[in-house]
Amino acid sequence: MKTIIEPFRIKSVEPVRMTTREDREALISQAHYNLFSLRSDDVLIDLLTDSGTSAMSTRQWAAMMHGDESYAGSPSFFRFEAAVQDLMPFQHIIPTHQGRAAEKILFTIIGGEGRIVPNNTHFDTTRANVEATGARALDLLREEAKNPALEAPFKGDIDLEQLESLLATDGDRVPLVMLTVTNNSGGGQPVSMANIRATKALCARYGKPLFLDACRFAENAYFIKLREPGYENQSVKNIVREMFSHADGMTMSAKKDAFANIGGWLAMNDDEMAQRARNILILTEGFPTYGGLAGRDLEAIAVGLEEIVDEDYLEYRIRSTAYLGQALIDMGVPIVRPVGGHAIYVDARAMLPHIPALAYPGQSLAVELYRVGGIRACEIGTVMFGRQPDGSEQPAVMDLVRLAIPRRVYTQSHIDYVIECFAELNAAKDRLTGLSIAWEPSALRHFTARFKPL
Ligand code: P61
Repeated sequence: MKTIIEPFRIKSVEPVRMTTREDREALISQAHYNLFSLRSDDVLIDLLTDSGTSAMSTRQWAAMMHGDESYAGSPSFFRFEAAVQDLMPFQHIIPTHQGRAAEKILFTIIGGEGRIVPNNTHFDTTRANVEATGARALDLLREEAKNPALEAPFKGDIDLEQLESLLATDGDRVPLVMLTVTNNSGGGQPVSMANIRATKALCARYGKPLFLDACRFAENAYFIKLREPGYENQSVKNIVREMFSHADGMTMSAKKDAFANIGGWLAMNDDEMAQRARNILILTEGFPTYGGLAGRDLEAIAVGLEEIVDEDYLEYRIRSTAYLGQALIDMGVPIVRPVGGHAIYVDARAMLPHIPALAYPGQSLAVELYRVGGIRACEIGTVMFGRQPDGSEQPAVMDLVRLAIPRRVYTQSHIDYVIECFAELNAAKDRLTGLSIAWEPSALRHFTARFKPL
C-alpha cells in the first residue's frame, strides 16, 4: 500500500479554537512578535516543539494509575529503571524532571573554567549548561552538514578529524565527548552507527567517556535501519542497544522519544560520577528514586519506551514527516535535506534572501506563518544562537525555521492545511520584512525577546 495510515485511532479529542487573520494580527503584535509569548489557545496548529507534546496511549494512561508516589524505593522507579536498561544498559539510571536538569547535573560535575566539551552540535540548553560552568561548548559538525540543500544520509555525524585534532592538542581540557542523536539544531539529522563507533574508538584512545544526548534515539535508530548498510534486517531495538553499547553515559529528555509529557534522566557506568550526580540530584531534583518526577510520570515513560521502538509507529512517523517535507520541496520552499525525523527545517535565509541575518529572516518567516494560518513554528537561527558569550552578535551558521511535529497528535488533514498555508505565504514572500530586537534577556533570549518589525 502507498498510504501509510496513522497506526492508532482517536479516543479522546481536544478542540482547536478557530481564529481569523485579523485576530492573529492583533495577537502576534501583543506578543511582541515572539511566538513563545502567544497563548497556545490562540494557535491552530502548534509546531513549536515535539517536546512534551506527544499524545499518550491508552496503555500509558492506564499505567499512570499504577504510579506509586512513595518518597523512596517506589515500584514505579524500578519499572522505569528496567525499561530504560532494556534499551540502554547503563549501570546508573538517575531520573530528572527533564533533559536540561540531567545536563545541569552532568556539567556541574565535569564542566568548569578552561574545559572544552565537543559535540556534533550542542542544542541550546546543552550549550547554555556547558557555558554556565565557564566551559566552552564546541560544535564539530562536518562541512557537508552545513549545506542545507545537500542530500547525504548521515548529516548528524561528528567531524572525526577535528575531534581527533582537538583531543591530540587540547585533550587534557576535554572531560567528555558528546553526540546528539538525532542532531536537533543541525536539522534533525541522524548520526550513523559507524560514526558512533569511530567516536567511541577515538574516545577510548584518549581515555575520554562518550555521552549521547539521546532525546530522539529511536528516530536515529530507524534512520540507521533505513540508510546504513548492514542494518536493514536488524530490529530497531537491537540497533538502539548497539548505539548505547558504544557509550559510557547519556542525557535524555523523556519529552521526546519516550512519549511522555515530562521527564528525563542521566545515565552512566562510572560509579564515582554517579555518586556525585546523585548528591546534586538530591539538592536540586529530589531523592534518586523519583528525581523531580511523580511516580505516575515514571510509569508513563516506562510504557512510552516500549512503544517508541515499535516499527509500525516509526515507519508512520518518518513517512509523515517526509510527506510535509516533500510537499514543501515540490513548491520550491528550500528546506534542510534530507528530511529529518521530528521536524522540517525551512531554510529561511535561502527563502528570504532580501532579509539579512541580523534582521532575523527565520523570525520573520515564523511570524508570517502565524499570521497566515495560525501555525506556530520555532526560529532556530540567529535569534537563538546569534548572541555570543563576549556580548557581540553574529549570524548563526544557518537561519532555519523548524516545524516540529508532535508525536501522534496531528492527522494528515492538519498537515495538508499547513501545506496550503505555505503555498499562500510562498507566493508573497518578497513582501516580508525583517525585525529588530527591542529588548532581550541575558541568556536564552529567544524565549522572551521582544521584536519590532522593520
Ligand atoms: C525542542 F525552543 N528540545 O527541540 P528538555 N537536547 C536536545 C533537545 O532537543 C532538548 C534538550 C536536550 C526541545 C525543547 C526546547 O530553546 C528551547 O527536556 C537535543 O527540554 O530540558 C530539548 O531537553 C533539553 C525548545 C528546549 C526550545 C529549548 O523543542
